[in-house]
Amino acid sequence: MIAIYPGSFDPITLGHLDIIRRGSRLFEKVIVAVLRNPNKKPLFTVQQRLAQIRQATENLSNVDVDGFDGLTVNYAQMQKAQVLLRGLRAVSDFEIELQMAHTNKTLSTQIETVFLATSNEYSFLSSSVVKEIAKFGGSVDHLVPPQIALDIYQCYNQSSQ
Ligand code: COD
Repeated sequence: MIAIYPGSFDPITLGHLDIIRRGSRLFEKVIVAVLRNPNKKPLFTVQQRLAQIRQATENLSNVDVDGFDGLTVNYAQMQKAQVLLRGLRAVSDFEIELQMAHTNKTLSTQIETVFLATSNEYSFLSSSVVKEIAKFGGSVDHLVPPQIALDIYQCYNQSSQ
C-alpha cells in the first residue's frame, strides 16, 4: 500500500521525521509531498524543502519526496496511493485533521486518512515553534536535523543584517 504524507514542512522537524520513519514501517512506500502554496510566504522555497527532506530521509529506502499543486486527493490518485498519512499532536490538531479527513473523503471515497499519534517527546513540536525560537536567537539543534538547523540559522542571520 502506498501512503502520501502531505504537508508544508517549512521546515521539516524531528516530529515530522518520526511520523515518516514509523509510516515507512507500515506502508510499502511513503511519498512525502510538499504543497506548492502560492498564498503562503515560506521561510524555505519548495526546492530547498525538497532537498532538505531528501537528505533527512536518505536512509529510508521506501520513502520518496516530491512537490505537488492542487488537491491532495488528486495528487494521491495520480500516485496510485490509497492512504493519506497525518500526524496528531493534540486535540487542537484533531479538530483540523478530522475536518480535513472528512473533506478529503467527500472528494475521493477511495482514499483513507490514517493518523499516527505523535511520539511523546515531539508532542509540542511544530515548524512554527522552530521558526519562532530561531528568529529570537535560540537553538533549534534538538528540534531539526543538523543541516536544517544550519540552514535556519543562515536564513535568520541574513535577514537580521
Ligand atoms: N508530531 C507528529 N505529527 C506532526 C508533528 C509532530 N511534532 N508536527 C507536525 N505533524 C503533522 C501535522 O499534524 C500534519 O499532519 C503533518 O505533520 C504535516 O504538517 P505541516 O504543518 O507541515 O503541514 P500542513 O498541516 O500545513 O499541511 C496541510 C496540507 C498541505 C496537507 C493541506 O493544506 C492540503 O491538503 N492542501 C492541498 C489542498 C487540498 O487538498 N485541500 C482539501 C483538504 S482540506
